[in-house]
Amino acid sequence: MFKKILIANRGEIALRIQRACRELGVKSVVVYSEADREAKYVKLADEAVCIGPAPSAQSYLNMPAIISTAEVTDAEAIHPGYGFLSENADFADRVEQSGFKFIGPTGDSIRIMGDKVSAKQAMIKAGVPCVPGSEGALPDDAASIRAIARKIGYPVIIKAAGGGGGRGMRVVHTEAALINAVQMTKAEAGAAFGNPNVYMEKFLQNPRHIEIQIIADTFKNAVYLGERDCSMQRRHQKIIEEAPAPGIPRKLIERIGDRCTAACKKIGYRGAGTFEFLYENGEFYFIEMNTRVQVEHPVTEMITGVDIVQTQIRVAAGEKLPFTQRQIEIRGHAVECRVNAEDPYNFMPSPGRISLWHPPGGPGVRVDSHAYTNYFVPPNYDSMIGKIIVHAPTREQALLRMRTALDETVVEGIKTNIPLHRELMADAKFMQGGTNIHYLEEWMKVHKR
Ligand code: MV4
Repeated sequence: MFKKILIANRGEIALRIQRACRELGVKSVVVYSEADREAKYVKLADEAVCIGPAPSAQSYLNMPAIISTAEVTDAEAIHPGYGFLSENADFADRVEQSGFKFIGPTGDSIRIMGDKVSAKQAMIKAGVPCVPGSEGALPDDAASIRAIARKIGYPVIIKAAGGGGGRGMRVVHTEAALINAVQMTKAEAGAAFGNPNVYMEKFLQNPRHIEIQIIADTFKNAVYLGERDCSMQRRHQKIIEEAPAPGIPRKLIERIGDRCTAACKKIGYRGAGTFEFLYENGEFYFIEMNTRVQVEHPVTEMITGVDIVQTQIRVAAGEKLPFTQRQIEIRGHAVECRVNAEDPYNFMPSPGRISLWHPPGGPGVRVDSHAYTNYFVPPNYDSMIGKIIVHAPTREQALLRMRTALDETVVEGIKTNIPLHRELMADAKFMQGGTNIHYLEEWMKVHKR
């Protein structure tokens, strides 16, 4: 095991990684920006080094500053968390070329998954079902593009190879609109991602967003840790996640989980990863793979009992996975509400000083947050200030537990989206389970404030 790890992130996930380190007997170094100077988790770490001013480009995205901090503090590995440099293949390569372990997959794996065209090709080859679409990037000539769309059938969606997470996409309903849409998406993709390649898929109208968590070691062992339903989102920002996904037959999950682990073995994947699927009419369609730990990993930890962050660190240190697929059992139901410093109805960020922070507690309640009374939420980063996660024997009990937890929570001095969560936990359709990716945006239209 490592003696010391550098945490190249901030906020709740920096604290989460620190906790994993402490239980593994590993010392932790956090890097922080001037905006995070007073944060408590910075003081809690064994060592902390200021690497630059508030803007991420000069701090949390500053590769030379992060790597030289690892050098001067004698860290052996770097955990990138989520966001920032976590899915930057060049960073992963530079970390390893500098003699440190990158706690994540190889730069080459990240690169394959970062290009959505090569990711999809790798998945098709590995037997993971994908959305019907173009074989690879679209050609240049209009006639061929039209032929591909006719074969798929309208509506289609044009996606940038360099996009992902909802960036660089356009839905096309008619042939008349096709070529212009392809050209626009290509131009935007070239400017935004430095890669003008685009591809085409059948546009699924009412899917759910279901993802499979996997973890793999460097000995060709890979295990899936069940699924998560992340359909409750707005503008590609998830706000509620749960596991298991309500109403999906266990047999279907097992089948798709096995495909995911087989794919991991085939591509030599190491570390934690998430296969994102659209789920419609009883079928799974792969869309993207995330090569990092995700915000919503705690719901999976709750229903499996596996500490995903500790396991990431173990496999990065060269240990074998400490469990097999047969040892993974799904127990009960878990729900996560992301607590954001924002207006609950217009979603405007609400940074500032938290004058009172009173988190919930009790059986089956977990709070992953770096916030505290008098903590100043800086305006420079993501507005998420923490996550409330509940675990209970059934979904119904988990929702009740979440309602109790939300009612107990007190956050004063800034606005948060807790009132929105309280309404959604009591919403009849959500309580039934299985709402799709459009539900929240439709709900907002009906429940105008
Ligand atoms: C789609 C789709 C419908 N059909 N692909 C958006 C984020 C990116 N990961 C892929 N996305 C979508 N791809 C096809 N062929 C609808 C979406 C989509 C979506 C997906 C997951 C979660 C939320 C979403 C919100 C809008 C659109």
